Amino acid sequence: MRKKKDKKKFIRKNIKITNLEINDLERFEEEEIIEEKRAEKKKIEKGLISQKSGLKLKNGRILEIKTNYKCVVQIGENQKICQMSGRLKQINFESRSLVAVGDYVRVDFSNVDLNEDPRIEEILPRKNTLSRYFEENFQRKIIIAANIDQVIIISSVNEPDLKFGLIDRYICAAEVFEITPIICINKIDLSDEIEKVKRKCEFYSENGYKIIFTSAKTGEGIEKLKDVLKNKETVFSGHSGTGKSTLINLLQPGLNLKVSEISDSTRKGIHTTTNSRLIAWDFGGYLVDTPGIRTFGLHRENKAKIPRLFPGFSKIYRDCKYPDCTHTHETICAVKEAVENGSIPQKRYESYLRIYDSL
Ligand SMILES: Nc1nc2c(ncn2[C@@H]2O[C@H](COP(=O)(O)OP(=O)(O)OP(=O)(O)O)[C@@H](O)[C@H]2O)c(=O)[nH]1
Ligand SMILES: [Mg+2]
Ligand SMILES: [Zn+2]
Repeated sequence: MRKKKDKKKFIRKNIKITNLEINDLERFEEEEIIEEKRAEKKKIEKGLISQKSGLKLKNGRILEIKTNYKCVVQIGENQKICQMSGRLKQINFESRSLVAVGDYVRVDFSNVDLNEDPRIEEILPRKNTLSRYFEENFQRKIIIAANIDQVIIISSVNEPDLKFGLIDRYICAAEVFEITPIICINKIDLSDEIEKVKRKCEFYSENGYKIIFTSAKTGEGIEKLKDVLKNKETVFSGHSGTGKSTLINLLQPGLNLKVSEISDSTRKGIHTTTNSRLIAWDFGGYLVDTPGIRTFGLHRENKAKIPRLFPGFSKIYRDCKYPDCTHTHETICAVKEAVENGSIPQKRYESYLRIYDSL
């Protein structure tokens, strides 16, 4: 089987080479190298790396990424600073960092006698990742975390203001990556109109999303929050200043994650958490505290999925006249009908259009 493949490759190469002008040769080699690097990266991501001999490999999990080439890794009972192996560094050319918080890795200790940091040699296959993308032309990928069960979207009623548009974006992304989204509305102590806010949120609970109201100040809702976190691996994400680190500190006293007051002038957070970190809960499970983000960029290749997985649409898109209905220009459309009869709020439909058009 393998022989046959090798032969094929050889023939193809030969054909290419006979058709090449001498001037093209350099470019051809360059493309080949990039192709090889891609293939190597795929192999490593699939955990199929061929073992070098003489390695002392131990299993570990990435807790924090310090720089592109240095990470904190949990290995047994210990936390160790590790470096990326030369080979991983070499292929680290596509996303900002090849490894992500939550990755399971194999670490080589054979060089520690030379006073060097242990080396991450292998990334084990991932169950999933939660990633966002830069909203520029070449949509660079940022992996928020790997191997997780759920993402909890932390928003605040006030300071900073509640933004349902961001919640919609998170839900779409979570659905794309097949990760359970949970909504947490924090700082309910800051609102006199909490009943009104709750009514606005009913749309999400009616469509099957879990939603929890909390106040880190009064302690309201904290036990409910704990219940959904127990024995699960959860990413805490949301705008800066919504209270992610404060809630985590409250759930696990002693962690002492850094928190700060929001800015007096903008009433927004000041990006206190700067690095994502994986931490074990005393009550079972793990969490990833993440830096606040401004927006959650989705990848353009998911555009066609959004009409089916936007909150509230998944139940009704099948009733649209056209199977690939985008709920925009089509004249007969179940989603637009639902907006007209009020079962989908106009604001949610506008939020859908903004996300759809942005892709
Ligand atoms: N009133 C009130 N203030 C809160 C609550 N939760 C957090 N805060 C305050 O909000 C501010 C920001 O909290 P942080 O925990 O630093 O927010 P964060 O989401 O971790 O922010 P980044 O790390 O920048 O993403 C702090 O001053 C907290 O004391 C709450 O439930 N009620
Ligand atoms: Mg924080
Ligand atoms: Zn439609």
